[in-house]
Parts: sequence; structure tokens; C-alpha cells
Amino acid sequence: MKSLTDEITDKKSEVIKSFNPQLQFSAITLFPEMFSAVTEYGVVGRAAKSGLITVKCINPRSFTNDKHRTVDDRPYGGGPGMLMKIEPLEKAIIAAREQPLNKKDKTKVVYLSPQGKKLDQQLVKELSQEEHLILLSGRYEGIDQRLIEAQVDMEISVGDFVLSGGELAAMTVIDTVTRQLPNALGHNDSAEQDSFEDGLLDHPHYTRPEKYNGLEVPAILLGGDHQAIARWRLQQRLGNTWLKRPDLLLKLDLSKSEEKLLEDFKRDHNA
Ligand code: 4GT
Repeated sequence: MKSLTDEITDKKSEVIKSFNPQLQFSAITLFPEMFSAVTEYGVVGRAAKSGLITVKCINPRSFTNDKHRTVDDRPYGGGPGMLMKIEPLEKAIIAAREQPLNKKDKTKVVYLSPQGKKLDQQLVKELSQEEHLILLSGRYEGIDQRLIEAQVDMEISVGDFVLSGGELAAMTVIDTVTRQLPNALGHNDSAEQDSFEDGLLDHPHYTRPEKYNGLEVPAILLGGDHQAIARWRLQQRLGNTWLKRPDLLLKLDLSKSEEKLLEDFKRDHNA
């Protein structure tokens, strides 16, 4: 039985938490509605609802003064396409920096672009240590280089391909970083259990029925020997990584027993 004081302590920390988000995201975007794709669904939706994170969208268009509320302009030197105008973007960044509740040195301004540092689980972890991430999403052909130099702390890419705008990349950052926060994930699916936490791909998963399309669930998973299952899953992860992403395996320093599991996998695979 929990004592009354314990219950009050629990409630108190809940209340404090809800007034004190772990991490604030400010998304600077011409399409704020897009961000409901993360803020209203699943793990990130719950984190926002419970106050673990906040996601505030700031539209540069609201910092324009002309009749047409212009946010784009032509590139010097010519060429196809338009760029985002500097002034509305800069005003939006300055407004975002005014977010209360965070120390300035724990604020990072991130520009999402294909020229950025490639996002991986290591970088996701580092970003989760910040208190305020200002995520700048470009449209058209991008933004003026001088704005990057004056205002941006870090340029991040989510992969070597071109998107029509930075929003999907910014939402990828919000999703992956939020998953890292303590209490963002439910009970036993802690972030430590995620694949990539140790640099390996995931093992295969199976659920009912036991027989599907003439294919059976691996017998070891039906046996209830939890040690044997853990060993099998680790072996599958090692083998999967060897087959599909040998580049990841090269970065790892496998233990003797992991080496042995992988050797056995390779032998079975070639047999
Ligand atoms: C790709 C990525 C990104 C784009 C990426 C500026 C205008 C960039 C359109 C934007 N494409 N943004 N962040 N691979 N396109 O991360």
C-alpha cells in the first residue's frame, strides 16, 4: 500500500513535470498544420498531451507587413526557383528564442537541409539533452546563406535525398528525440530496447497465428526458455546486420560470445 504522503509526492512531481517540459520544440514553418502529424498521434502525441514536450509552430508569414504577405524572393545570380525571404524568417527565429522556461545555452537553432550532418541515433541522443530546439524548415530552393551563418547552430539532414520542404525532416527530429526522453515510452518498451541502441538491426518478430501461409513461428519462441530466446534474438540481430548492413557491423567491437553467435549464423546461412 502506498502512503498518502507518497501519493502526494507522486502527484506533485506530475504537476511540476507538466509545467516544466523536458524539451520545447519551436517549428518555424510556412505549413504549421503539417505538424499535427506528430503532435496528435502516438508516442509524441501523448508526450505533448502530458506536457513532457511542447511543440510550438511559428509561421514566418505572420512577420510580413506587405499586402501579399510575401515570404519568397528571387535568387541573386539568377536560376530557377525562389528562396525564402530573410526578414520574416529572422523575426520568426528571434520570436522563437523568446520562449520562456529554458536557459539560452540549452537552445539550439537547427536548419534541416540535405547539406547537414546526417541524423543518426547518436545525434538523436545528443539533441535530447537540449532544452529548446528551434527547427527551421525551408521551402522552395532554401534560405539565404547569411541567415545560416548568423542564426543557425547546426544543419541536419535526415538522409541523402531531396524533400519538397524541411517539415518532414523536422518532424523526424521531433519524433526520434522525443522517444529518448525518460517517460515518453510506455512501461517495458524503454528506448534502451530499441534497435540501434547498441548499433545492431532488430531481430524478426512474430505474433499469432502459429501457422500463417504455411509458415511457422520459429520453435524456440514457443518454448518459454527465456535465456535461449534472448540468445536467439541476439544472434538474429547480429546475422541481420551482417546480411543487410555490414557497414554497421564494422563500427562495432563484438564480444567473444557475440563473435561465436555470428559465426554459427553464417554457417547455418551458407548451409
Ligand atoms: C531534404 C532534406 C531536407 C529538403 C533532408 C530547403 C528547401 C531544403 C527544401 C528542403 N530536402 N530538406 N531537410 N534530406 N528540402 O534532410
